[in-house]
Amino acid sequence: MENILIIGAGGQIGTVLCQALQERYGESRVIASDLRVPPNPRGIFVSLDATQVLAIADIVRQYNVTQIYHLAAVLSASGEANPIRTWELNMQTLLNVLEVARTFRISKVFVPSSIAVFGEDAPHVNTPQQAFLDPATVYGISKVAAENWLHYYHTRYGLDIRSLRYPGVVSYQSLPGGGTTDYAVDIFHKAVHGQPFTCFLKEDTRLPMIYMDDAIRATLELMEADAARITVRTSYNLAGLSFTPAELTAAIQVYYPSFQTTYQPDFRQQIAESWPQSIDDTRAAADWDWKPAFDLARMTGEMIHHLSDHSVLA
Ligand code: AKB
Repeated sequence: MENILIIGAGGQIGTVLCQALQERYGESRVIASDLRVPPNPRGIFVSLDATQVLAIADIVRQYNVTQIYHLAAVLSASGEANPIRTWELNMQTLLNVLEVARTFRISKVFVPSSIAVFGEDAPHVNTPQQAFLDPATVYGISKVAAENWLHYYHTRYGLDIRSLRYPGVVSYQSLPGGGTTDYAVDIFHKAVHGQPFTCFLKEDTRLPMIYMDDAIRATLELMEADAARITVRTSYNLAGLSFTPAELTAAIQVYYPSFQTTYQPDFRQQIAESWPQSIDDTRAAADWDWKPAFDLARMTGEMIHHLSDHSVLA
């Protein structure tokens, strides 16, 4: 029987992943944790500061944890406000999780990486699995280092650690915070409330994104794949779809014809320009049969279905 600890369960991906794992394994088998416990949590939710290694160890011992999903991190845009603090937080929490996993012989660990590992010198279109990694943000630097630590703990200690380079995740269930791809969620909240949207990226900035359903399915499929099929022990490239703010605006206008986006690029434009426009994920397809299901039209329809009062869908 698995007992699964999620660190960062209150975040954009953690919130949805927690529900998916509860549905699969049962509420009593999933221990959600974050710095703050939400007002009415479903299932077990504990307060955890992942910078404290003994606090993680206590929870692992108390709940007989067998798997850990470590999702807590400071993201690309907010990380730039305090680079040293971002590095310290992202690395300290990662090393704490890896050391606890090694000590307690945790059977499987998931640590996400990001398209932010890529920088200027990687091909920007169909960015391959193996590309030069020279990230422009401290978040990206911490994820490159994290990928190397995952590889090290796997080869040196035999830990079964798995990882995905998430693109920007688009979700209706939870809000992102501090990322460069966050606009792709914020825009829907404006559209369904009949408000115009001001985008912090230029209209033609193409970025790799993924709908939350696909992101969760990819995570579970990777974690459930036979270990013998996992040939990438740093982190797998993962593709969903790619679009620009102008293309997303046009897709939303199918439902809200008068919806308008204006463009006021800020420092996040430079981050976005350092990232891929699209991702080659053939390795994920070959190793554990990854195939995304959501294109722009389907994702937009789902987002509006879930966020709106449904009158535009009639
Ligand atoms: C961000 O924008 O920082 C994240 C990411 C792509 O990792 N959404």
